[in-house]
Amino acid sequence: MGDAFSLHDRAFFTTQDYDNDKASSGNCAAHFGSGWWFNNCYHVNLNGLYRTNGEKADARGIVWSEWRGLNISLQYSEMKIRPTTFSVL
Ligand SMILES: [Ca+2]
Repeated sequence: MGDAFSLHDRAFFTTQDYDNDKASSGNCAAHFGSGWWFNNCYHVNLNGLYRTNGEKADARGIVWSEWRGLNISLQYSEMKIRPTTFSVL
């Protein structure tokens, strides 16, 4: 799949009304229609717009660029978090 998240490491969450991304010429959330931990702007956007036609989409969809490319929207995404103290026995 490829590591698409390293670009977003330690990025602040950006929304259309709070531009915290590193794109100096605009707001990634406003451009792509979703809130996300944008950098300048993204390699992965699991909060992208849901595309009813599935994989025929543009870069505003649910995108994991290193896996499927910028123009293919995933059907769904699921994110899980765990404490930094978590360990596998
Ligand atoms: Ca910006």
